Amino acid sequence: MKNILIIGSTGQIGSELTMTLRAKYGDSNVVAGFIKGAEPKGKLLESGPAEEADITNPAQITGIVKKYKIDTIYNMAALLSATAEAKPQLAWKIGVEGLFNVLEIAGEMKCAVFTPSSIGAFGTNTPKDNTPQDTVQRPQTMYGVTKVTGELLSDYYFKRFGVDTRSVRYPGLISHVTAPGGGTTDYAVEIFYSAVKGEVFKSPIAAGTFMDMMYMPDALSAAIKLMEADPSKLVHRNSFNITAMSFDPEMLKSTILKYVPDFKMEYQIDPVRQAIADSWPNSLDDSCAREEWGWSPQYNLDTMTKNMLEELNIKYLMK
Ligand code: AKB
Repeated sequence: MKNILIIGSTGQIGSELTMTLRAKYGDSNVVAGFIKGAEPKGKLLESGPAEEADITNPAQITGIVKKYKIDTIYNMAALLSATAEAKPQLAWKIGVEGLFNVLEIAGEMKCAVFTPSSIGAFGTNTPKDNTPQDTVQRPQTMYGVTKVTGELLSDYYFKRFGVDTRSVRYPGLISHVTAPGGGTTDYAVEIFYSAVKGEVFKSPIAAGTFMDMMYMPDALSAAIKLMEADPSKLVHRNSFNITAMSFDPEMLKSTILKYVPDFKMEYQIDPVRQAIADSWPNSLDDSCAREEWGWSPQYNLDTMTKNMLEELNIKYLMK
C-alpha cells in the first residue's frame, strides 16, 4: 500500500495529480500538501487528508511523513520560468533548498521522491532539434539553474544514499482544470480561453518559436508510470526527456481554426518570455523514456485541441 504526500497539491499539476493518485491508491492514502494562501478547496479538500506542507519548513514535512507513514513524495513545489526570473532568490529557495529538505527527509524516512524538471533545464548551446537525453545543460535562466541543480542533487542522493529519486523534464503543460501561472508556455493554455470566449488572442510568443508541449492527462500518467517503473530497467533517473508534440503559435492557431473558424490571433510579444522560449529546445528526443519505462503519450496536437475546446465549452456553458 502506498502512502503519498503531494507537496504543492493546489498548483497546476499538483491539483490534478492529487485527484488521480487518490483514485488509484485510495483517497485517505494521498495527503494534499499546501502552503498558506493556497489552501485546497472543493473536491481536493473534501476527498482526502490535507496538511500545510511548506517545502522550506523541514520540521513540518517530517511531521507529515511520520503522521501518515509516507513512503512516496511528489514534490511539485516550484515557481515557473517567468516568475522565477522576477524572483530568483525565492526560486532558488523553493527549487533547490526545498528539494534539499525533501531529499534529506526521504533519506532518513526511506521515501521515494518524484521532482519534475523541465525543458527549461536546457540553454542556448544545447542542440535545439531532437535534443538528446544526455547533452549540454547550461541554462541562462534561474528556473533552468534550479532545474539542473535539482537533477544533479536527486541523482546524487540516489547514488550516495540510495534514495529512490525519479524525474521527467516536462514540456509546456496544457490543461482545462487549473490554470498555470508565470510560465513561458502558458500562452498555449490561455489561447484556448480566448477561443471559447470569442476574444482575439494576443500571443506573447512570436510565430516560428517552437516548444515541446503535452496535454495534462499524459503528464500525470508519465509521473505515475515512472514512479511505478521497475528500477532495474532505469539507466537514467533524473531526469527523463518526455514530449508529446512540438508547435509554434501559428500551428496552434491553425489547429484551433479547424474547430473555431472565426478564431483570431494577433502578436504582442513579451520580451522576457520570448527570450526564455528562444533559449529552450524546439523538440526533445524522448527515446530513453520510451525504452526504459515504456513512455508513450496518448494525445497529439489535434486530439488535445479538440478535447480542450470541448471541456472549456462545457465549463463556460455551465457558468
Ligand atoms: C514554464 O513555461 O515555465 C513551464 C515549463 C516548460 O517548465 N511550463
